[in-house]
Amino acid sequence: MALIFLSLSKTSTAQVLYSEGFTDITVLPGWANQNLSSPVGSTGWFQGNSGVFPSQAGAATAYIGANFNNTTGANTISNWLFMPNISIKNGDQFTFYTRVPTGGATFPDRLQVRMSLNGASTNAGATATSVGDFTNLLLDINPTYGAAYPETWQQFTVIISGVPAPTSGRLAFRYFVENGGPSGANSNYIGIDEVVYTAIGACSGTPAPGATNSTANPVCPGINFTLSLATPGSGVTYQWQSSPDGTTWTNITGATNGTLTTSQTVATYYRCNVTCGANTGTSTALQVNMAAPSACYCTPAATTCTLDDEILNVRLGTLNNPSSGCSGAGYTYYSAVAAPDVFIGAANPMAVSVGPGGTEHVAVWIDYNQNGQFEATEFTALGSGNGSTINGIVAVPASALTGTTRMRVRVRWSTALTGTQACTGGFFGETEDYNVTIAPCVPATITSAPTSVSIVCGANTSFTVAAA
Ligand SMILES: [Ca+2]
Ligand SMILES: [Ca+2]
Ligand SMILES: [Ca+2]
Repeated sequence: MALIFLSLSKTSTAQVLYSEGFTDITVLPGWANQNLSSPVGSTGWFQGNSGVFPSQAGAATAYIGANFNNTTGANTISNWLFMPNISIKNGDQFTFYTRVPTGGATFPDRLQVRMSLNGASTNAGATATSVGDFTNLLLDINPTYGAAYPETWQQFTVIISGVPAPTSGRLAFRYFVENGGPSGANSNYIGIDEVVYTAIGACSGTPAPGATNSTANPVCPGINFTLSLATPGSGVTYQWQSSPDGTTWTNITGATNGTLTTSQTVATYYRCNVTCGANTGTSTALQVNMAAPSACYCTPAATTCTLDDEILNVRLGTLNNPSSGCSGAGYTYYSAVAAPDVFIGAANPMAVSVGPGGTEHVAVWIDYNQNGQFEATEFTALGSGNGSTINGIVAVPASALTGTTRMRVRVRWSTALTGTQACTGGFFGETEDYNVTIAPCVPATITSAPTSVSIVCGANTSFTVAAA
């Protein structure tokens, strides 16, 4: 293989060990593949289909692909693509592009990058769940089968760590999708293009990493974002730090790569110490702020609501909203409907009318802590019915914050929703969001005594009650 030398910066040298654009996937010197899906389907790795989408670079078909037919029925896909045997070491850079078709979240895909340090081995075990020598997971794209797999070509970068001395091994792509296949809920079609492995030489001088960048700012609580450096350098080591105030800094345990994927629940400053030998340079601190809760509520994955598995009316305090019919994806936020008061520490009666689609289970979440997330602790199972009105109680905990926040009402056919299912989809049902105002429960006091304390037959009495 021809070795190409290039210079990444004044302080280091770099050497491309392999670079592949997939002009013809039948000619991949040093590469190997094995489909361990169970059972094996009608396809393996194939030349890119420009009718699905064109390549990232080169001729329109110049990429490598895999799809749901890697297995049959509804089974686990585990299709391996092993890259050439090379010498691997800390700081080396591995980059590639990947994508799925537009609308890919309907049948989510997943891709792993794994590493073996066992020479030329292509041993990935013998089953769909085995990994053999490829125990080191370097990257996992869309492991929760959400919408995290990019629908346009996106470059991913892996910086090798944990390999202090040069070691013979391989990297591998693993198209790994549980519940995949033509009848599975997951797996569609992925493409991979422009794969480059660059060995990085030694650094010198004092690193100057420059700005700290974030993929999102402000961010939502608990949602991952990735920090990176304007000038990450090469042949250097990294230690990320965080701070509540930009003054007092603490090392983040394990955050020793050139990028850091993390999440937070309060605004936090970040910076990175970049070290070359005895010299350390520090990136410019970045404060990552919290987004308003209203910008953070998840849009549920699509549900089917056209077969009477729908919400027809929602009643809670002064809220009484007729809502028959539903939008295409089964989700509507009634933002213009006036928010009713619901009271802390009180049993708030609620009534939800459902369509006659069968047994319909009604679930309610209220964002009591106003963090933009519907959590299991904020969940009420209201009950179930069929073409009827379901009455239940929403007990607002004493810990709820006062003020206006979001309520989510969901109906699901046949199966009850659980507290962690405020954002799930793929079932028959509907979701409606409303604003509600959490109000303190103010005890009433009797301000005048009954006018007649000794009531006789046929006589009325009266008294007055006022909130304090
Ligand atoms: Ca290409
Ligand atoms: Ca509705
Ligand atoms: Ca919450």
